[in-house]
Parts: sequence; C-alpha cells; structure tokens
Amino acid sequence: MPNDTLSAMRRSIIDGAPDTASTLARQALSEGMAPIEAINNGYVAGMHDVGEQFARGQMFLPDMMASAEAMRSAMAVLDPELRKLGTERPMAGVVLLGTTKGDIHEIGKSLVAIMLTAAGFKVYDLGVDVPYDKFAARAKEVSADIVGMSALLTTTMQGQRKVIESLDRAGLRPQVKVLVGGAPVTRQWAQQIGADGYGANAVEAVAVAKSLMEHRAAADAGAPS
Ligand code: B12
Repeated sequence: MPNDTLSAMRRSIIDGAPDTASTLARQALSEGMAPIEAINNGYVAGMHDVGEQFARGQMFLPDMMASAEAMRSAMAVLDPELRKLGTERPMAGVVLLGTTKGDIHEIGKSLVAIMLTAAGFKVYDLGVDVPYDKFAARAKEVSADIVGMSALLTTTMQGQRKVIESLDRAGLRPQVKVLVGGAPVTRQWAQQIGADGYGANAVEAVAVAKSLMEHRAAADAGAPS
C-alpha cells in the first residue's frame, strides 16, 4: 500500500534513520512510485514534522541533523531518477541558485536544483551561506537568466533583498529574473522585495521558472530592435 510506504518514509525522517530511508526509496521505485511523490508526500512531510517538533522543544539540533542525514540518504537514491526525466530536453534557461549568507540549509535548495535540471534548465548551484555580491558576480559570468535564492531562517530572508540590491547595482536587473523560496518566504515577501517570482516548493519553482522564461521571450519578441 503506497500510504503505508509514505508513512514509513515520513517516520524514517523523524527517526533520523538513513538506512531505512534509502531502503524505502529503492523499494518504492521498484514498485513504480514516482520519485516526486515519495519526496513530497513521504520524506518532506517528515521534515515538516521534525520542524514542528523542534519548534515545540520536543526535538533538538542533533535530532534535526540526523533527520537531514536521512533525507540526504533518500535523495541519493531518488536524485538520479529525477534527473533522468529531463535528460533529453533542450535547455530551458540558465539558473543560478544558492542559499543566502548566514544560512546553511541546503536540502530544499538542492531539491529545487534537481527539479530544475530535470526540467531542462542548466543550473549553477552556488551552495549555502553565499555572500550577497557573489550572486551578481557569478550571474554575469554564466549569463544567468534567473537567480534563485533559498532562505530558511527569518534572519537570512533579509539577504534576498540585499542580493536584489546587489544585482541592481551591477546593472543586471533588466535581464536577470529573481526567484525566491524557502520555508519562511511568502509570495507577499517576494513582492515586497521586488522579486519576479516565488515558489512554495520544487514543483512550483519549475513552473514559475518556466513562466519567467516565457515572459522574457515574449518581451524580447515585442521589444523594438
Ligand atoms: C533540517 C533542518 C536543519 C538542518 C539543515 C541540514 C541541511 N544540510 O540542510 C540543520 C540541523 C543544520 C539546521 C540548523 C539550524 N536550523 Co534548521 N531546520 C531544518 C528543518 C527541520 C527542515 C528543513 C528542510 O530541509 N526541509 C525540507 C526541504 C525539502 O524543504 P524546504 O527547505 O522548505 O524547501 C522547499 C521549499 O521551501 C522550496 N524552496 C526552498 N528553497 C527554494 C528556493 C527557490 C528559488 C524556490 C523557488 C523554492 C525554494 O522548495 C523546497 C522543496 O520543496 C527546518 C524545519 C522546516 N519546517 O523547514 C528547520 C528550521 C528551518 N531550522 C531552524 C533553526 C532555528 C535552525 C538553527 C538556527 C538551529 C540552531 N539553534 O542552531 C540552525 C541554523 C543554521 C544556519 N546558520 O543555517 C528553524 C528556523 C526558524 C526561523 N523562522 O528562522 C526551523 C524552521 C525549525 C523550527 N521550526 O524552529 N536545520
């Protein structure tokens, strides 16, 4: 029963059990479960529970680290499957992605990177704790169409605004679209800081990135030469 498998996946994250998490992932794939179904309704659901228990003081930092390890172990199995989905597509655009300065949360950002790659985007992943000005410097080097920023802390969310200001200063804002996300980030926040798009999860991130590319193509076609 898929629901049993999904709850076992969720449990493996809460328990911080990497071996169980990867075994369940392999089992689910062999039974035909879509990798994104396992991620969203199994493992990420577990991460939400962990976050809530941490906020209530029922879980501590080492527990959260063990959960992250279990998530990584499941992703090591699912990632190649997700990537296969997009291997034969033409390049959809260039995305530069990173978690803002002061923030070392990487799981959500990496998931977004995997899904964008699977959807045909060329993704440059700057990793975590990325200095504000590095986004603009790299965006120029790789001719990024989109800069994507992840922030998991209410403090590091502020960094997203600083990166936009830095892109502005570098004169890159007209051609580079900005996409933001992360657990505390909202659509309203995205509007407030002048981002072009917001995605609540990795699936939405792909949809919004595609629509930003379409808008750009339409604007380019309509622009006087
Ligand atoms: C795992 C975890 C950790 C791990 C991270 C390990 C790693 N390698 O990434 C460790 C243990 C290191 C950690 C540390 C800390 N953490 Co922590 N952590 C979490 C936890 C439980 C899960 C995060 C996660 O991986 N979720 C699963 C992924 C798949 O989801 P996601 O990150 O939200 O990403 C999805 C979307 O947000 C979106 N998305 C993400 N990025 C982007 C980018 C773009 C462009 C787009 C479009 C979309 C998008 O798509 C993703 C996929 O669907 C959260 C709880 C929570 N509910 O978020 C707390 C949480 C984020 N942590 C928290 C805290 C407080 C901390 C610490 C300060 C704890 C401490 N006392 O030291 C430190 C900070 C370290 C630092 N400087 O960054 C708080 C933040 C509170 C706040 N509002 O600021 C949370 C909310 C827990 C809580 N409820 O209190 N943490």
